[in-house]
Amino acid sequence: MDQAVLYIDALEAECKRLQLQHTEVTLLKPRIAAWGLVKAGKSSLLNMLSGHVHQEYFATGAVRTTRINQQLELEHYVLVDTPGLGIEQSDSQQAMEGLDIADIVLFVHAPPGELDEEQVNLLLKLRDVHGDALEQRLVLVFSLLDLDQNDAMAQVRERIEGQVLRCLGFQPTCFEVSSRRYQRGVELGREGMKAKSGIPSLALHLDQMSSEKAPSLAAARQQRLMQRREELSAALDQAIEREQVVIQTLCEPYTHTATVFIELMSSVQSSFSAKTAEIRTAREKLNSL
Ligand SMILES: Nc1nc2c(ncn2[C@@H]2O[C@H](COP(=O)(O)OP(=O)(O)OP(=O)(O)O)[C@@H](O)[C@H]2O)c(=O)[nH]1
Ligand SMILES: [Mg+2]
Repeated sequence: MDQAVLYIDALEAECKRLQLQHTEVTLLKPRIAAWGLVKAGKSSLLNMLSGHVHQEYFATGAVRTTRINQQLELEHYVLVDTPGLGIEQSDSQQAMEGLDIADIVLFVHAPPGELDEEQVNLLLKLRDVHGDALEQRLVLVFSLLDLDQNDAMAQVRERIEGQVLRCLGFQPTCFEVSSRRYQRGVELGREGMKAKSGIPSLALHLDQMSSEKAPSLAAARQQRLMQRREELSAALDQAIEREQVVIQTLCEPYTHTATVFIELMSSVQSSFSAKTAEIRTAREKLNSL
C-alpha cells in the first residue's frame, strides 16, 4: 500500500487513541509499564512484583510471548505489560501504546550485552514522549541477575549507565533483578535469597515513586496529552500539505493536456457556430425565394 496512505492511517489511529486516553486521565493510580526488547524478562518481572510467584498472571515463555498490552491493578499502582520491541511492527506499535499511557517506565534490559542502537533509539523515543520529566519516571532494570558470572553484570551496568547518561543527559535509578531467584526464595522460604533477587527493593522503590506521583498524576497526564495533541496536529498539517503537493504533481501533466483540449473544443465550437450561422442564413435566403 502507498506509504503516504499508511502514514495517514497511522495518524488517524493515533487520533483515536488520544481521544480514548483523554477520557482516562482521571484514573488515580500510576501506571507502571515494563518496556524493552523481546525476551528481556518483562512479564516474569511483573509477575513477581504482583505476587504471582506460583501462578503467572502475565504469560511468559522462551519464545516471543506477549503480543498485546495487559494491565493489572494493584493496591498502589497499575502494572502494564507490553510486547517485546524490535521484532514485529504490530508488537512495537502495541508497546508504544503502552508507553503512551505509562506514568512510570521500567526499561528492562537483559545483559550480557550493552544497549544496542535500537535500544538507544527507544530511550530517545522515551525522552520525546516524556520530555524533562523522564528523569523522574524512568527506572532502568537489569534482568536475569541469576545468570551473572564473574561479576560481568557490574561491568555491563557501568557501561550502560554511561551510555544512558550520554544519550539522555541524566542517570536513572537502576536495579539488578532476578525473577527466578525471587521465585526460588519464595518457594524455599529463604528471605536472604528473596532480598538478593533485587525484587523487594524494586517493589519498595515503585511504591515510593507511586505515592510521590499520585497527587500530580492527572495534571501530568493532561500535560502529556496536550503535548501529543500538538505534535499530532503538526504531523497532520504536514501530511495534508504533502498530499496536496502530490496531487498537484500528479495533475500537472494533465492540466496542460486539459487546457489544450478545452482550447481545441472551444475553437471547434466557434467554427461550428459560424458554420451554423452561415447555413441558417442560406436557409433563410432559400425560404424567401
Ligand atoms: N534465568 C532466568 N530466566 C528468566 C528470568 N526472568 C525470565 N526468565 C526467562 O526468560 C524468558 C523470557 O521471559 P519473559 O518474562 O516471557 O520475557 P518478556 O520480556 O516478557 O518476553 P516477550 O513478552 O516475548 O517480549 C522465559 O523463558 C523466562 O523463564 C530470570 O530472572 N532468570
Ligand atoms: Mg512478555
